Amino acid sequence: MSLKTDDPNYFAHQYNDSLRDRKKIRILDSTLREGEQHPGVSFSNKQRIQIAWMLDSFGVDQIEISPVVSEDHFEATKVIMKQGLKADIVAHVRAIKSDVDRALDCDTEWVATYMGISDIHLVSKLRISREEAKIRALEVVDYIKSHGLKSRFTMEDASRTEPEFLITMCKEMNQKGIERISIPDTVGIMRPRGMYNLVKLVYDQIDTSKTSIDVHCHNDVGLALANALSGCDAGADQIHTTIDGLGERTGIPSLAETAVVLNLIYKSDNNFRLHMLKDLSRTISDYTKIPIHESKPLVGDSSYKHKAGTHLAAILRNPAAYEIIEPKVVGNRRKIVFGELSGKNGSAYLLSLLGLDSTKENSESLARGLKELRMGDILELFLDEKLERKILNEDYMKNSKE
Ligand code: AKG
Repeated sequence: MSLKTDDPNYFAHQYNDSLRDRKKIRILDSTLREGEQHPGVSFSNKQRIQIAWMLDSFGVDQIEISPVVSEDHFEATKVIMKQGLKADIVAHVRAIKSDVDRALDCDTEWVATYMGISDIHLVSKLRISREEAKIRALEVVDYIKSHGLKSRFTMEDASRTEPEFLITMCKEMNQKGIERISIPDTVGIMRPRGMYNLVKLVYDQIDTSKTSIDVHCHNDVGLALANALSGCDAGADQIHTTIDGLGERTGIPSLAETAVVLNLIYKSDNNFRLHMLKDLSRTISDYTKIPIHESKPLVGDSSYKHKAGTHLAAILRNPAAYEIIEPKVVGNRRKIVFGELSGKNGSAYLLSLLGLDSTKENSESLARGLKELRMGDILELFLDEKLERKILNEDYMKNSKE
């Protein structure tokens, strides 16, 4: 029996509307800014420069760094600016002139200023009124524009800001001709439909030929990427990510998950070097000493491990039965796990690997033995392509009908 379509994901793509309203969704990576806000994370300048190079060759559109948090960050920003990278380097600073001056000293072309505009931020953090906030924000943007820089204004805590005030601020920024507005869900309180409504509200009120929208979604309850994608469905065209989703508290969408969703599910027109994803993760994990969680999508060690006997039977014939994208595409590797769940298919395969006779009797007897051992997993093996091809030609497949 043969497959009805060449693409096993075909019907899923129909539900996802993957090819409808296709547009490019960009990525700003903030590993060097938001990522360094993750508890325990602080890169050296050499590491910051290397990360910037890696992100650039991966293909992100913008790389964000804050030149104001320390003398080291200031130096790193200056050096990164001189590397001639393709990605825009965005200096992230508070919406105050002295911070913008610091960005100017680094020769940045892009400045992103942020200001908490929800009442709780105005009252508890900035201790200014809405009117004062508006005046301060507009003065800073005028200042940035007077220096000929491109800029983004972040409406920090947008999801908890009174909608009328949010719109007033966005319209003012739009009239100033600011290149981008960021709509963050700073505390991760939105659900996808809420994020859609929030971004749509802004999108419908501004002239989007002048100003584009970024989404910056926090992962406090695990909805960050879903919310960011929903924001893009409503008109945003840039998602903020970090490698492995690092960031304040529980962070923001991970670069790997975002890039693969855009490439595979949204069919967005990016030129990401997806095969670098595992290496990017490994590099960051080496630098931060934070292990990559084994079940982290795409880059974790378990992302391509197959264990249940029924899964193994299918995987050995066609890995697409349980994989939406091949491991090598994201720089990862496929593994087979043997143990009490292997069943006769997994056992037959294990016998073949060991060079033993994988008859029905032998396979059933090994399967029973593994179950009786009650030891859970006993062995993990990489299933590389060469081995796979060799094994698929052997008796095992002939004996196995399941
Ligand atoms: C947040 O609101 O959580 C931020 O980190 C700022 C986001 C931004 O500048 O877009």
